[in-house]
Amino acid sequence: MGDALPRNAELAAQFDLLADLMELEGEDGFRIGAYRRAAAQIRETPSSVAKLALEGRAKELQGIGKTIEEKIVEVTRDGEIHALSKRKAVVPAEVTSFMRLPGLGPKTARRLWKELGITTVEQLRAAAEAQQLRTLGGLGPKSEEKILEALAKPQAAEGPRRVLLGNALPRLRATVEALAAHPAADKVSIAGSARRFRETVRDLDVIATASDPKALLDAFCALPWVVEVAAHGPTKATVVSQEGFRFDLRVVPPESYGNLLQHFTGSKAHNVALREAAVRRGLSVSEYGITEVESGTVHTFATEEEVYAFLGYAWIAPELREDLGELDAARRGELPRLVELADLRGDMHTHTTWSDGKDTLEAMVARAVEKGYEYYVVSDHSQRLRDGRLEQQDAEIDALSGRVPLRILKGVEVNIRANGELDMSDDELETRDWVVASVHHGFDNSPTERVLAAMESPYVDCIGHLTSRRIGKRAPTEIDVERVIEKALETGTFLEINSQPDRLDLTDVHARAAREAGLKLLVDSDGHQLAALDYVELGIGQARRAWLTKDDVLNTRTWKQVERLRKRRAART
Ligand code: DGT
Ligand code: CA
Ligand code: CA
Ligand code: ZN
Repeated sequence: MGDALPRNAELAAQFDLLADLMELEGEDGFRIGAYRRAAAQIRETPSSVAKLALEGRAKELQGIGKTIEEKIVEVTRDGEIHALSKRKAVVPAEVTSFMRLPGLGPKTARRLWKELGITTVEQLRAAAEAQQLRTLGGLGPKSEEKILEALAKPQAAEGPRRVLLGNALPRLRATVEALAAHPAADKVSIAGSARRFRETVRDLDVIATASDPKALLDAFCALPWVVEVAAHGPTKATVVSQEGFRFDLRVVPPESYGNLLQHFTGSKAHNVALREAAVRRGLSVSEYGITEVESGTVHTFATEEEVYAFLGYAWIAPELREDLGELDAARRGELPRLVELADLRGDMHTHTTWSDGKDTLEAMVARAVEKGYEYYVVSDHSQRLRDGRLEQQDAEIDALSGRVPLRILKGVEVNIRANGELDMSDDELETRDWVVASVHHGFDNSPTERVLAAMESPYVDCIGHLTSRRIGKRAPTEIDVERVIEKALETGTFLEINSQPDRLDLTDVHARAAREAGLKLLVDSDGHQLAALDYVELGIGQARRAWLTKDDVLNTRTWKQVERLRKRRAART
């Protein structure tokens, strides 16, 4: 694996940093966007982009032109994009880290640097403590507080890099499939945080049983997408994939497969609680078996069900294993019957090329049919449906409707303006079968009041991606989720779990609070391209982490049932 070519993750990080530094230096314009799009494309490309660039073929990728390809070649030759090296020499290194603090983007980082002369994290802390940041327009006491809080956390700027589960899952599945197909393999399973469907994962854990562990571990280290073998022993190995994902494989004896799968699925908190409860009953639980402390008898189990049953619990779905009440519920036989992917009957938030989607209405609907949906809401962005385009889209939907075995619903995703108004007239909203209202700008500008106001509209059926967070990029707004849930119940508005890998918004915690308050939620893809319709798998994972049952998810119902449950509009009753 002596492949010296830079990995896609490294290339993408350089383009993102270049874009950030340009913004920090006060530039704007299309090049910044182009670099960010290139970074995203590079990250998503399954093969080595550096290799493609050297062959002159990176240009064939969407969003990558000649200039960007040349920059990739610079990285392969000199280790860094030349423009990036130049800019790094100008911007103080620590100023770059300001951008990663909550509420601070490149623009504010620039002003701290240029207007207040702050160039180090220490100076930033001192200025926040001395309440000097509020002298900058746009920053207030709250920002100072947030910055101090973030700086107080260890690893504020650097932290171990977690990756989005949605980005890593395809590669994880391919790995499991390749291992399962190996002649030496017996059982192969995902474990760890990925099996629990956490939104981000530090590394990807796989456990297996094998007739020949060494052969399986060797095959694992030689998978085509492996670029680095970090560790390789007789029972486990750690490798890094082309995208920079870290994989752990453990090959374990078949007789204790259940014990090991249970152990390596975690979470650590769940395991600790499980062990403590066992100790009180004279049992010692380890990854290899359960020991009766008094007699020393060891029990090993081939399945997880047997492990939990021996300890007096019903089997607990991995998504619930966070020590948040699941052990008590499992002991009492009161675990919820969790919603499943197959329960979804429709997707109620999707896009097409009529707004910023990448695939056509017809193609998206065809994929929805393949997915077995009964209904499908087309909800393009309102600002792209002005000047007669809404009616044109409706005509296209009407023409398509007769030809597909699925009900296409005419929806819209309407913006919630800074003053809480919607950016589409009531007359137009009235023509919609389903209305999603979302905040898309001015995120920190009274988000609670704006969303509450939108829910008062008789036409708004659902609020999209409530907190506007982008995992790893934008912190959630300080929206009062409790008040929003109350208002949702009061007005008959629904909330969604948006399944985009970097949104997953509502979070598991918020979704669970909504369920406990009695609110039904939707699991939507917010898909902007064909493959993105599959993201509902992540949303369902999040729903399960929130203890949601089929009944708690609105779009497990038929469209008729949905119609009966949603709010009444004067024109529709
Ligand atoms: P991650 O990788 O940070 O996204 O999260 P996990 O949960 O995959 O954590 P990881 O990869 O460090 O370990 C996999 C599982 O192994 C973890 O979920 C539970 C188990 N485990 C790891 N460390 C400990 C520990 O110190 N005590 C116990 N009881 N279990 C542990
Ligand atoms: Ca892990
Ligand atoms: Ca691990
Ligand atoms: Zn959307």
